[in-house]
Amino acid sequence: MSSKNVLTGAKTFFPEVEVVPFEGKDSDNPFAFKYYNPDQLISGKSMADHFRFAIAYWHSFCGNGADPFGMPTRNMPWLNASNPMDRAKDKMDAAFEFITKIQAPYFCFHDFDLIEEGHSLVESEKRLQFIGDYAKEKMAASGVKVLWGTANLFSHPRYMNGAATNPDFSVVAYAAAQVKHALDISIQLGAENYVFWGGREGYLSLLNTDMKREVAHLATFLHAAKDYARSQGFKGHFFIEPKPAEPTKHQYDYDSATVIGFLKANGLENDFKLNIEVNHATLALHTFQHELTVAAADNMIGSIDANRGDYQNGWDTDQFPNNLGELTEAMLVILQAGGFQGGGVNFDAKIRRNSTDNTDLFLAHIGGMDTFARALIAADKIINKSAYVSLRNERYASFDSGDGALFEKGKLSLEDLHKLAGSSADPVQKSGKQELFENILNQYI
Ligand code: XUL
Ligand code: CO
Repeated sequence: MSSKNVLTGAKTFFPEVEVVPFEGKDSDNPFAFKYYNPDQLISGKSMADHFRFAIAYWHSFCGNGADPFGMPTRNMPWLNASNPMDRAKDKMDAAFEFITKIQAPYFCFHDFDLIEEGHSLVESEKRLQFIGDYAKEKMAASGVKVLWGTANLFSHPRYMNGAATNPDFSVVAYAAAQVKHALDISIQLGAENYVFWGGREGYLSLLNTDMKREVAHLATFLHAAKDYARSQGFKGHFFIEPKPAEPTKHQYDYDSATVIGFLKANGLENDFKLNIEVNHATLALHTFQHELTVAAADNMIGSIDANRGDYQNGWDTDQFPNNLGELTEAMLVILQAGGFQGGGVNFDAKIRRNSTDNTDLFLAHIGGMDTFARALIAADKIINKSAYVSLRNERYASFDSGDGALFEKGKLSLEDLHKLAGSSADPVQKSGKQELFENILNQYI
């Protein structure tokens, strides 16, 4: 049940927890940050600015703990009202109470996380306008902002064969109308970015699929969405969020490399960057740091969806991040790439089905934010205090001058290289020093 704050009389959904303070690593208060200190400067930039933490509306305020084998487990008093408008307002009150108490500057949403979808496009648009107006008030009062908005083009049965890649044009047009509304509300709320995650943009069977045509439709659809948003004054980034599969057998936005190739092939690379999710990387049999590194090479690390998978289970478990070693490797890539291109760290993660106290939502985010903070501190030291960067650069030193530099500039032909090799001594064996690199990482975490 919701209750009232005894001092202010305002309705509260999380009465047990106040604003989460930073208390430092010796604190034993479970509802305090041990490492995330928003104002602490790391290489001249506050932790708050490094991360731009965002709360995922769907997992935190919509997900009810149900799984394919069982009913909801979660106590969600913000969903008790009898009509969708009141439910949406209560849910938003709960969301803003949580977001401000956890000290996250941003949130991310799908259109129908904010309010339930109506029975027609017109009704849905009216509902979105209604909750959009309420969101504006809540944002102005709290200072909380939107990191990115998106449209849910995967839950409704109409999208069972895809949205932008559906073989039926009428569904493609419906999806476009939904994206228009989602863009409108995102722009209205000052969203800094807009995401496309193509959950059903893929196939279940190749036998009934014209892949070439579907992928071409996806590109055309994205161009139309981008052109509309720009015409409405949207200046932010568009992000594609790669994922290899689930719910489709194969998703067209498979991984970073596939998406970057697709963007470049279709003239979308100047408006789009990537939103890279940890558990999607591991489902593609890559590491998160691999996906980040591929994106960094093209200046495409737009934003990240923070979570983790499970080493034994091959599905998207969306658990909260807690692996310091892996996250430090990821932060090394992000810091060396100069941080995020427009985005931040969105917790696309959910508490476990049997984590049924509403305070568990705080514990989960505190753990995630603290792990990121520790990873940032460690990665910053590795870059600035250890031999890490120079050791890696040394491996490539032979390209810094002389013939190696000429090769990098494309100035040496195959015949030139043949001649050089013939007139030099055989290459001397050089260690890759992997264990030394691993030891340096370990020393700083
Ligand atoms: C699904 C997923 C989505 C996107 C937004 O795996 O990650 O929640 O982040 O649609
Ligand atoms: Co995600």
